[in-house]
Amino acid sequence: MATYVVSDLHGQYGIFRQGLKAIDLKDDDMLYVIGDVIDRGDDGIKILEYIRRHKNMDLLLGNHEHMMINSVDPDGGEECAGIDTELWIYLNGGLNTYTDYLKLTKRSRKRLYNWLCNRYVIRTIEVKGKKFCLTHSYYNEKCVNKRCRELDYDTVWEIVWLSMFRDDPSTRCDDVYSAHKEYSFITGHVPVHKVRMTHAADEDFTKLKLYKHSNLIDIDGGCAFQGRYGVESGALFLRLDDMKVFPIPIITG
Ligand SMILES: [Mn+2]
Repeated sequence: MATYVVSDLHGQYGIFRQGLKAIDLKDDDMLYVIGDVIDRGDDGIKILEYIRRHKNMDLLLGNHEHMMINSVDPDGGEECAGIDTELWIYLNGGLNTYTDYLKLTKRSRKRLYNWLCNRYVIRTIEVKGKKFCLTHSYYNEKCVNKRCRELDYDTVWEIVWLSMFRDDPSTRCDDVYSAHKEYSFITGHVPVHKVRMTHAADEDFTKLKLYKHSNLIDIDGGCAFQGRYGVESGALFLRLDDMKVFPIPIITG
């Protein structure tokens, strides 16, 4: 069996399915999707439901799923009045997702909500004797192998929002990875193009490729860009067994 990771699909269902085809995911393989499946693009709910239905896939929480959980009604009702509603719907592209979410039955919405609350925030796994720590962004020992519902709002918020690569001072943090050299960290959250442009200015930032620095690997291929801004964006599927990358670019025009 092989272990794969991908992150930040942001509603790009076609790219997700192309990636599954490219890696030829088998029943006894495992694919970890490291957050931000929803928003920006159109088909976030479709991807969530696809992952939920497959035993060889799991989702770790991203800040977008965290905003959704803290916006919608826990009982599956249509109201959207949680503490993150404004942030999600108006500032982070959640409207597409919410519109599709409303097309589900009340029962399906409640099931999806409960499933999201049950996802891991950070997971540590071992592949071929090598230790990996999968997290949407930040690290905190007390969140390791904990599910969202086991942790309070602020604790999860830090994991899914804070990054040493963010410009915004409210979500900017120091390097948390170098103090934990026992792991190779796999993160998403900030597109590799942006990290490369601002933190490694000598590289060609327009290309769709991993960003590696010491024991950190960023796999956010920038699906959030939806093929815009003149950079090669898309998804970066990575096989942890041999670190083979499967780039799936969004082709526009
Ligand atoms: Mn994110």
